[in-house]
Amino acid sequence: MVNVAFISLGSNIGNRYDYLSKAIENLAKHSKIQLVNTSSVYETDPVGYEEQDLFLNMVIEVHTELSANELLDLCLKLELELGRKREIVWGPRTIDLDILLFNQENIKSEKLIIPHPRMLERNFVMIPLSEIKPDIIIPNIEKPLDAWIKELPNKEGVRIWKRKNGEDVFEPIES
Ligand code: PH2
Ligand code: MG
Ligand code: MG
Repeated sequence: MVNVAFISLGSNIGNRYDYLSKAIENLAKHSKIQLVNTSSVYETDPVGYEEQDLFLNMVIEVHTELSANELLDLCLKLELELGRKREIVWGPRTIDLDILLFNQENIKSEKLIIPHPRMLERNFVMIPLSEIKPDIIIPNIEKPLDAWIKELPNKEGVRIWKRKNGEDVFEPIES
Protein backbone atom coordinates (compact mmCIF):
# COMPACT_ATOMS: atom_id res chain seq x y z
CA MET A 1 0.00 0.00 0.00
CA VAL A 2 1.21 3.47 -0.79
CA ASN A 3 1.18 5.89 2.13
CA VAL A 4 1.14 9.67 1.80
CA ALA A 5 3.42 11.45 4.24
CA PHE A 6 4.42 15.06 4.83
CA ILE A 7 7.83 15.70 6.37
CA SER A 8 9.13 18.99 7.73
CA LEU A 9 12.83 19.79 7.40
CA GLY A 10 14.80 22.32 9.43
CA SER A 11 18.45 23.34 9.68
CA ASN A 12 20.31 26.14 11.46
CA ILE A 13 23.95 25.04 11.52
CA GLY A 14 26.56 25.31 8.75
CA ASN A 15 25.43 25.26 5.13
CA ARG A 16 21.76 25.02 5.91
CA TYR A 17 20.58 24.73 2.32
CA ASP A 18 23.07 21.96 1.67
CA TYR A 19 21.73 19.95 4.62
CA LEU A 20 18.15 20.33 3.39
CA SER A 21 19.16 19.29 -0.13
CA LYS A 22 21.21 16.30 1.04
CA ALA A 23 18.37 15.07 3.26
CA ILE A 24 15.88 15.28 0.38
CA GLU A 25 18.31 13.61 -2.02
CA ASN A 26 18.80 10.76 0.43
CA LEU A 27 15.09 10.28 1.03
CA ALA A 28 14.34 10.41 -2.69
CA LYS A 29 16.89 7.76 -3.59
CA HIS A 30 15.35 5.20 -1.22
CA SER A 31 13.68 2.47 -3.27
CA LYS A 32 10.45 2.71 -1.25
CA ILE A 33 10.09 6.50 -1.31
CA GLN A 34 8.83 8.71 -4.12
CA LEU A 35 9.33 12.43 -3.69
CA VAL A 36 6.09 14.06 -4.83
CA ASN A 37 6.38 17.72 -3.92
CA THR A 38 8.67 20.22 -2.19
CA SER A 39 7.78 23.64 -0.79
CA SER A 40 9.81 26.81 -1.15
CA VAL A 41 12.54 27.27 1.44
CA TYR A 42 11.76 29.72 4.24
CA GLU A 43 14.11 31.48 6.64
CA THR A 44 12.55 31.47 10.08
CA ASP A 45 13.13 32.92 13.52
CA PRO A 46 13.94 30.25 16.11
CA VAL A 47 10.96 29.16 18.18
CA GLY A 48 11.10 27.69 21.67
CA TYR A 49 14.77 28.20 22.40
CA GLU A 50 15.52 31.64 20.96
CA GLU A 51 19.28 32.02 21.53
CA GLN A 52 20.23 30.31 18.29
CA ASP A 53 20.69 31.15 14.63
CA LEU A 54 17.92 31.53 12.06
CA PHE A 55 16.57 28.32 10.53
CA LEU A 56 15.84 27.30 7.01
CA ASN A 57 12.61 25.31 6.96
CA MET A 58 10.58 23.57 4.30
CA VAL A 59 8.05 20.76 3.89
CA ILE A 60 8.02 17.86 1.43
CA GLU A 61 5.40 15.34 0.39
CA VAL A 62 6.43 11.74 -0.19
CA HIS A 63 4.65 8.58 -1.20
CA THR A 64 6.08 5.51 0.46
CA GLU A 65 5.60 1.81 0.93
CA LEU A 66 7.36 2.15 4.31
CA SER A 67 5.31 2.10 7.49
CA ALA A 68 5.30 5.20 9.70
CA ASN A 69 7.78 3.54 12.05
CA GLU A 70 10.09 2.55 9.22
CA LEU A 71 9.94 6.09 7.84
CA LEU A 72 10.76 7.46 11.30
CA ASP A 73 13.77 5.12 11.63
CA LEU A 74 15.00 6.23 8.23
CA CYS A 75 14.64 9.92 9.16
CA LEU A 76 16.55 9.39 12.41
CA LYS A 77 19.29 7.51 10.55
CA LEU A 78 19.61 10.30 7.98
CA GLU A 79 19.80 12.91 10.75
CA LEU A 80 22.73 11.02 12.27
CA GLU A 81 24.44 10.63 8.89
CA LEU A 82 24.12 14.38 8.38
CA GLY A 83 25.85 15.15 11.66
CA ARG A 84 22.89 15.71 13.96
CA LYS A 85 23.86 15.84 17.62
CA ARG A 86 21.19 16.10 20.28
CA GLU A 87 22.60 18.50 22.84
CA ILE A 88 19.92 21.07 23.65
CA VAL A 89 16.22 20.30 23.37
CA TRP A 90 14.89 22.52 20.55
CA GLY A 91 18.50 23.69 20.10
CA PRO A 92 20.70 24.11 17.02
CA ARG A 93 20.81 21.24 14.54
CA THR A 94 22.33 20.43 11.16
CA ILE A 95 19.10 18.74 10.15
CA ASP A 96 15.78 17.87 11.74
CA LEU A 97 13.32 15.64 9.91
CA ASP A 98 9.86 15.46 11.47
CA ILE A 99 6.99 13.40 10.11
CA LEU A 100 3.98 15.71 10.26
CA LEU A 101 1.23 13.57 8.75
CA PHE A 102 0.91 9.97 7.63
CA ASN A 103 -2.22 9.42 5.56
CA GLN A 104 -5.08 10.52 7.77
CA GLU A 105 -3.79 8.42 10.65
CA ASN A 106 -3.61 9.20 14.32
CA ILE A 107 -0.59 7.42 15.74
CA LYS A 108 0.48 7.47 19.35
CA SER A 109 3.39 5.27 20.30
CA GLU A 110 6.35 5.85 22.55
CA LYS A 111 8.49 6.82 19.58
CA LEU A 112 6.06 8.63 17.38
CA ILE A 113 3.03 10.91 17.59
CA ILE A 114 1.20 11.79 14.37
CA PRO A 115 -0.09 14.37 13.55
CA HIS A 116 3.06 16.02 14.90
CA PRO A 117 1.90 17.40 18.26
CA ARG A 118 3.27 20.92 17.84
CA MET A 119 2.68 21.46 14.12
CA LEU A 120 -0.43 23.59 14.46
CA GLU A 121 1.37 26.20 16.54
CA ARG A 122 4.37 26.37 14.28
CA ASN A 123 4.17 28.84 11.42
CA PHE A 124 7.47 27.51 10.08
CA VAL A 125 5.63 24.20 9.48
CA MET A 126 2.13 25.39 8.59
CA ILE A 127 3.12 28.02 6.00
CA PRO A 128 5.25 25.68 3.83
CA LEU A 129 2.71 22.88 4.27
CA SER A 130 -0.11 25.12 3.08
CA GLU A 131 1.99 26.16 0.09
CA ILE A 132 2.13 22.58 -1.22
CA LYS A 133 -1.21 21.26 0.07
CA PRO A 134 -3.64 24.08 0.87
CA ASP A 135 -6.66 21.79 0.89
CA ILE A 136 -5.21 19.12 3.15
CA ILE A 137 -7.39 17.99 6.02
CA ILE A 138 -5.48 17.48 9.23
CA PRO A 139 -6.92 14.76 11.48
CA ASN A 140 -8.79 16.29 14.44
CA ILE A 141 -8.98 19.70 12.76
CA GLU A 142 -12.17 20.29 10.87
CA LYS A 143 -11.13 23.31 8.86
CA PRO A 144 -9.02 22.87 5.72
CA LEU A 145 -5.51 24.17 6.09
CA ASP A 146 -5.95 27.32 3.98
CA ALA A 147 -8.76 28.53 6.25
CA TRP A 148 -6.62 27.71 9.26
CA ILE A 149 -3.70 29.70 7.84
CA LYS A 150 -5.85 32.75 7.11
CA GLU A 151 -6.73 32.80 10.80
CA LEU A 152 -3.18 32.45 12.12
CA PRO A 153 -2.77 35.45 14.41
CA ASN A 154 0.79 36.14 13.35
CA LYS A 155 2.72 35.08 10.28
CA GLU A 156 5.87 36.93 11.27
CA GLY A 157 9.14 35.13 11.65
CA VAL A 158 8.70 33.13 8.43
CA ARG A 159 10.20 34.71 5.31
CA ILE A 160 10.53 33.22 1.87
CA TRP A 161 14.22 32.49 1.17
CA LYS A 162 14.29 30.40 -2.01
CA ARG A 163 11.18 30.16 -4.09
CA LYS A 164 10.08 26.83 -5.41
CA ASN A 165 10.59 27.91 -9.02
CA GLY A 166 14.26 28.44 -8.20
CA GLU A 167 14.34 32.20 -7.93
CA ASP A 168 16.46 33.25 -4.94
CA VAL A 169 15.06 35.86 -2.63
CA PHE A 170 17.56 37.14 -0.16
CA GLU A 171 15.55 40.21 0.79
CA PRO A 172 13.31 39.18 3.63
CA ILE A 173 9.67 39.44 2.59
CA GLU A 174 7.18 39.34 5.40
CA SER A 175 4.31 37.11 4.43
N1 PH2 B 1 12.70 23.41 15.40
C1 PH2 B 1 12.61 23.23 16.71
C2 PH2 B 1 12.57 24.32 17.66
N2 PH2 B 1 12.50 25.61 17.07
N3 PH2 B 1 12.42 27.03 15.21
C3 PH2 B 1 12.41 27.19 13.87
N4 PH2 B 1 12.30 28.42 13.37
N5 PH2 B 1 12.53 26.15 13.01
C4 PH2 B 1 12.64 24.87 13.47
O1 PH2 B 1 12.73 23.92 12.65
C5 PH2 B 1 12.63 24.66 14.87
C6 PH2 B 1 12.52 25.77 15.72
C7 PH2 B 1 12.57 21.88 17.27
O2 PH2 B 1 12.44 20.90 16.37
MG1 MG C 1 11.46 19.36 15.11
MG1 MG D 1 12.75 16.13 15.22
